[in-house]
Amino acid sequence: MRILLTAFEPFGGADSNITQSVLSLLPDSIADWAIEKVCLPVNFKRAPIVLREAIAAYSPDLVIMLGQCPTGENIRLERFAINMMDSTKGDNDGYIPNEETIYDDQPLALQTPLPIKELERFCTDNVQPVQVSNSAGLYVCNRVYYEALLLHKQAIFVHIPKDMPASMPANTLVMMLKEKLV
Ligand code: PCA
Repeated sequence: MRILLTAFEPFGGADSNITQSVLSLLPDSIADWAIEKVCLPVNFKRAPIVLREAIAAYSPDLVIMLGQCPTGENIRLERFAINMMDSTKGDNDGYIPNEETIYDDQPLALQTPLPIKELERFCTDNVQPVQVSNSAGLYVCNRVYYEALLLHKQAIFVHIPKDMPASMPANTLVMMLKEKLV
């Protein structure tokens, strides 16, 4: 069985993205599940293409996506991806979408089928506080989450506050995977 685990490159002029540090701390396998790691560009057009190629190349059983969020104290498990792109700041190529629908023929929102409330409880009780979130925003993270849920279904997006020590989300992800997902 295979897991595709994605992170993002830095964006907004920063020189790092916590998700890359978390990715580097995670093992290449858990139990008998192999983990394939891919770093996505912060680019509305290219990120979904890179994700699609990774899914086609690797045929994962599970897709776990990591994104950095600027605020908040806790790791957030995203319930929905929304069929819209909107931003006041450009992506890494300077593209600024204005309430753009991603796919005209697809639903307004897609929901992860993974048991996120159970995951929230398990992590909070056993590792660190984790919370379910109902919006991943309308920036690039939401864009690729929509693509993942459309293409693959067994996908979850995890938003990580940028100032958290990377070892904390890395430990939480390992525990969550070992005990609940693989
Ligand atoms: N966070 C941004 C995009 C890349 C990342 O790590 C977001 O929340 O959309």
